[in-house]
Amino acid sequence: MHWQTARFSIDLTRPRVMGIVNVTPDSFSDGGRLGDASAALAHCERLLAEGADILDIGGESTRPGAAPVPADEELRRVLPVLRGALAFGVPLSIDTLKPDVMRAALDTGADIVNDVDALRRPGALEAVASHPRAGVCLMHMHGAPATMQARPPEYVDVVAEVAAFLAGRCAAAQAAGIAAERIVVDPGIGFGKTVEHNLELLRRQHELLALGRPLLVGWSRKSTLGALTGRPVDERVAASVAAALAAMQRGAAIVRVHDVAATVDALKVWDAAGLGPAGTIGAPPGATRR
Ligand code: 7PM
Repeated sequence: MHWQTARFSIDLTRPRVMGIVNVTPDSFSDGGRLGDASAALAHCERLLAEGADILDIGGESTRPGAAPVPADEELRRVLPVLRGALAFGVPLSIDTLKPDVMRAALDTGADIVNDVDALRRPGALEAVASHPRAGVCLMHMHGAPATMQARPPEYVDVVAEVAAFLAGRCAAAQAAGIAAERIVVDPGIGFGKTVEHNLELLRRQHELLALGRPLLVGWSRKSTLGALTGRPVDERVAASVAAALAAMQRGAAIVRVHDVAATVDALKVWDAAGLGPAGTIGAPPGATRR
């Protein structure tokens, strides 16, 4: 199985690691914008040295209750980083829910759109469809970013509801002209879900494979791991690695992580133990240039 993206066809017969690059003032600010971009690019280089397969570049925090950032400000943050990162020769993902940002990022050379809103904003489907090879990650979120955790979300069957939502968004994307091979799906851990919902999505994750699309999952440093371990966000590396392995074990193709080195080490051992997807031994290196 491959994920078709703008410049790369990504081989998913081996576990893939997407490294998170947050380009928000709280992450890389040194007061100047060029400085911010070069600090973010240095972070990209570090994640690649640690073994990241894909870089996910985001300029707006999608965390529950976060203040929205205007599109022009988001573009001022991400475009210089995107331009610089093109030279790394790896698949680049833009983490945004704004159609204008998607278009500008794809025009600049981004390979993938990672949308926590699953292309639900007006114009988002068209923005991705108009780039004939761009990849997309469609994520489930209960409600809107500002409100999703405001009150405890209710589901009759969280796995069935997430699967039905993702099936609907895949159908909408394909109806808009986005070929199935360009699409991966994501259960959206922590987005309008309680600890128990998130764990149910992990335990029954294999049910989401019936959608017929590769799964991308993000457990990295999330609050469910804090609830399980009692640890603050900066002490969740081991918990995050364990969650990433568990997700891979249940059929995830790609894990979205902050701690690339630790995750890659763990996946090497997991893979060597024969626990990886079928056909991993001797598989060619993943992202083959088109
Ligand atoms: C606070 C809470 C800060 C959550 C940041 C986050 C995902 C994503 C994010 C995910 C995909 C984070 C999240 N999470 N995109 N963007 N899947 N596809 O941990 O799970 O970065 S934001």
